[in-house]
Amino acid sequence: MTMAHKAGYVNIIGEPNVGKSTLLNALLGEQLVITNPKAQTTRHRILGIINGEDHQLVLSDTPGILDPQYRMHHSMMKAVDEALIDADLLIVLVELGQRPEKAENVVKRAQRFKGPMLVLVNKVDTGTEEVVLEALHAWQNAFPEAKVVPLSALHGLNVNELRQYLIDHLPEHPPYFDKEDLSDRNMRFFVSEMIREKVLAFYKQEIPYSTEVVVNSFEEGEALTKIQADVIVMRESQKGIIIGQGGKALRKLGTEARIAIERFVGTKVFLDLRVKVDEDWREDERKLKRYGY
Ligand SMILES: Nc1nc2c(ncn2[C@@H]2O[C@H](COP(=O)(O)OP(=O)(O)OP(=O)(O)O)[C@@H](O)[C@H]2O)c(=O)[nH]1
Ligand SMILES: [Mg+2]
Repeated sequence: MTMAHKAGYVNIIGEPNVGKSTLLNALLGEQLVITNPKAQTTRHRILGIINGEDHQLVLSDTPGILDPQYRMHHSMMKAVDEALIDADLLIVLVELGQRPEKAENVVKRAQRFKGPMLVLVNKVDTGTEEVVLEALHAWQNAFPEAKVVPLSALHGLNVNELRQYLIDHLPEHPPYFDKEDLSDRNMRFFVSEMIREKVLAFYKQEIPYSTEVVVNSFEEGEALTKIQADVIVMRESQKGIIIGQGGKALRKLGTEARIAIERFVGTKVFLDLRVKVDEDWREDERKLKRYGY
């Protein structure tokens, strides 16, 4: 007797900074995608895959939903809309304090989705029980058909229960990916993201939003991984800020990124970081395409 295999897509959408990437990592049980207190951390749709003998749960992280201000934003919103097309189940992630009537961007998109939906109210660790109950009520009213559940992705509240629920509700289907795969993205992508995470952490104002990171070479050895990557900014003045006085800022960026990458790849890393200007890359269709948008 053979057991039927279950597989499906569970896609997470929501406004910027509500904890989508934190939730993906919590469900996977590892730090796959980058998270940050600044909004607009995630720029792509990124899959995280949970494999079991008889199931494959394909989770999608997506960029936060916003009103596009430049071309890169349009590509980010395309990534969100694609996640609405292939979802077997849609997770609408909101945070405590958010109200349906003030979250038009996400509510409108979610209302277009016809399949089963979970509305998860995240960050319930930040409020009283009364505030949480009020929020659950408001979201249940906005989405009468959806299952509405409180959550703390950061502190693990309801995360194991959610993972089990998602696996239990997968449709019968053969696996979509190799059962060894953990993501649709390769090592180079995650390395570039780890460098970008440090840019988000160490630089202020426009800099993180003007920066792209490209890994040009990635040579994995037994004991040492050699990486050359470019930190790309939009203007000469931004290049100066990234480098800092006497190169101090860039050295810190390089060191901190290297340490994070070493943890990820499991070998010592030699990281050669160069800063380049690519004039207004964020606004240029051709350049965006080259950078994977
Ligand atoms: N207190 C609390 N903070 C959380 C929780 N989940 C996420 N956060 C924090 O919220 C911030 C944003 O988290 P992310 O996971 O980067 O949010 P995101 O929705 O992926 O953001 P974008 O990619 O920018 O759209 C980070 O500082 C997280 O640590 C939670 O359950 N409780
Ligand atoms: Mg994110």
